[in-house]
Amino acid sequence: MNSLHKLLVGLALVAVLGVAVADQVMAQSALQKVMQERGLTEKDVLAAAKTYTPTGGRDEYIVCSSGGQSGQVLFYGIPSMRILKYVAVFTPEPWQGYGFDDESKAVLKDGRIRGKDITYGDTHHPSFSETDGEYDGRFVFINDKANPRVAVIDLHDFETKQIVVNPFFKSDHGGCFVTPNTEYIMEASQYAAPLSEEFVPLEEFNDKYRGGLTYWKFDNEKGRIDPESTFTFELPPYSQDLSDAGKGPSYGWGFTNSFCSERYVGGIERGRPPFEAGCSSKDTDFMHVTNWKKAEELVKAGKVKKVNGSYLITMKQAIEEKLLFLIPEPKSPHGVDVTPDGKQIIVSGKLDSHAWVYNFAKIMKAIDDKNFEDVDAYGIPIIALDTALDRSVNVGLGPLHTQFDSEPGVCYTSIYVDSKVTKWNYRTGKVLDDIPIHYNVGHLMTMEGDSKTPDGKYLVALNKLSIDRFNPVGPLHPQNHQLIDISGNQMELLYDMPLPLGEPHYAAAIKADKLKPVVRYKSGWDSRADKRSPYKARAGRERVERNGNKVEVYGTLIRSHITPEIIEVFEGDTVSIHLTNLERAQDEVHGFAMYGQNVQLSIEPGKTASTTFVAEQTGVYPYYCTEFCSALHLEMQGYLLVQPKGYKAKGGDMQEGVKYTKADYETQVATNVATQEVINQVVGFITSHNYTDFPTVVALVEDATDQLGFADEAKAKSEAAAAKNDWQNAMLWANQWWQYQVKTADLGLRAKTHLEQNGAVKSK
Ligand code: K7E
Ligand code: CUA
Repeated sequence: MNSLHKLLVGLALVAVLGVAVADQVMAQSALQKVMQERGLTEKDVLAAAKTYTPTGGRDEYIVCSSGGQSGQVLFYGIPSMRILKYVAVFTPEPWQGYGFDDESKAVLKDGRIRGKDITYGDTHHPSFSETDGEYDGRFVFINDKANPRVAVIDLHDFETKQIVVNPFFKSDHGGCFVTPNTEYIMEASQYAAPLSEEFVPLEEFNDKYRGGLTYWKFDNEKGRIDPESTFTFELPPYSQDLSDAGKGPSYGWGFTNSFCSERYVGGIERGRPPFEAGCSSKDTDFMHVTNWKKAEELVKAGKVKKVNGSYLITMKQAIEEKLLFLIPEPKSPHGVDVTPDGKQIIVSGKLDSHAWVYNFAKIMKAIDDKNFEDVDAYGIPIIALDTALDRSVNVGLGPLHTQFDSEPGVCYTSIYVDSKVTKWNYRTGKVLDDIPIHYNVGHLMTMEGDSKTPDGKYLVALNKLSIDRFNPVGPLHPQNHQLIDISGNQMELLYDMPLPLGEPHYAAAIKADKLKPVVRYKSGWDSRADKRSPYKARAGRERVERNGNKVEVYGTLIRSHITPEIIEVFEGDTVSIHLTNLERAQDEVHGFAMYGQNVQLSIEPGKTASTTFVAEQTGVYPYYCTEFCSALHLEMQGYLLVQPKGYKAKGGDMQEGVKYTKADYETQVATNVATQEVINQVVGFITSHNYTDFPTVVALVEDATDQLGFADEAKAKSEAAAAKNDWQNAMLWANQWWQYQVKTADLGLRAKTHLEQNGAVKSK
């Protein structure tokens, strides 16, 4: 082993294990043993040290990635690459109750297309909300390419709140991209189609098929898209592809590239060459330049007409008002990215080997000077390529998307055909570095790379294939996200992460400390509508209301019981069960699953969720909590009894398996008194320390106090029964009293351990 090697291993040791120097020799040999056994190089160990996150550790960045045809998005941490959450968006997801509770069904219902439920999506481009060109951590938006829709996810609870359907398109792709203050969310169509729902023969493609670009108005106060103030540009039937919003000097403008400006329609059935031949025959396609700021003024001034209930700026109007221009761009482009300073725009042609750098000031000058080389078939002015271009740079075969570094001028372009990432400088045209990728990179992403001040540091390559990277799991492989360190001059591959989901197209990474999600809802909260639920129930106020054949159950959940525990209805009744989680403690989620009714709710602390179904068939339907919430979670259960119409109870007592005596009661009470002793000791320890300085402990104490309150209620009931010599109920309530004591003691001990381990001091 040479001395450099030794030094590296030593450094890696300190980094990985954080050992004191005295232990270093022993740990060093242990590390070497592991490295040898697992065949790791020192480079591997360094990569591990840069990504490994010990238990309890947090990540510096949080990624929101599209989940492709899963219709979801997912969140993971960087540098650990640990997946934190899938968030259901266009697709039902039982573990979140999404598409199962009435509240989220209402969100999905707004995403119906022509009256039809669409239960999946093809998500492509997530976009964080921005304030002054910086990610603000409030919302994330995602598009559905297959069914042109846009969804709003609120980052205060990571739930999908709204889905809107594009009023004109039959597919989309160039979304979601936000303007610098989230004034608008851009969504461009992909495959040209009539803007109405009518049938139009393909022979009328050039005249009646259209593309488009929608600027969805976002109401930043309400946190919802406002379809009423949204407007769409009618565009030629080119296949609009990606978009990006201008910023800084280009604020107020948007850029959308396209392919198939040949307007070729395939049809091998009709003896025609296929789409792919006719759609890539010309040397250039068009970038669309749109002025949304001026368009907004026209809309506000009442100068834009509504079609199908939504503002549509026709090509004629856009040309007259000078809102829309075209610029040639390289063959079959697939990315348009505005530089952080907003001065330049980078477009790559996937059948070309160049990235092309456009200059916004030159574009503006050409517009001001009316310096156009031509108009297209629809009369839209075309700015000559060399008028608008700063340079084109040979970055490799099949360049797609570009992301930006913290260092001014430095950017990274994904190179699809060559399977690599090229680092280059768009200001000088110099290529700086490249790194091979396994295999076929699509999008790539740097930290806060779409903001006006990217952080650099890391880059993730979102790869299309994973082939031999992971243990095989059948012909359908996972996706592969590769983490690359870009903090030095040369890019270093750190980590391969298999993603067991649909194909993620794009992702965005935000600084983790910008996210401040809540740990509980306000009590009785309808999280999807973001308001107090009319179906909220409070402890002791649970009830069942019948109105004709409609039965409404107002119930609650708390460790470890569901109220009500018995629900009696008749066949044919429409049953609505509304459940409020009474817990205030962090992570005390209860689920609610029922036999044979397709019911599965997820009810987080404070939330009220509902399920409605018709009890069509008589029978016995057990229900239970699906989250292992406490030691008596398995006992968190109940029965829905669907009785025949006109059924009358026959009377008689419920048959209990065990009869209790006075002695049983007294034994239980003795146990309870002893348990109370333990609780008192723990309480004594906690209150004699500075526990209020520890928020985790404060939360535990709050929860424990709640539980102890319930214990007191059960104790009173047990004593009341004992006073009547009702030993059966006295014993059962004494046991319930003890259950609450156990929960209290458990919480108290967790609090005590936390204080001991975190250096709490005696306050007296
Ligand atoms: Cu390149 Cu939809 Cu942005 Cu796939 S897209 S890669
Ligand atoms: Cu609640 Cu298990």
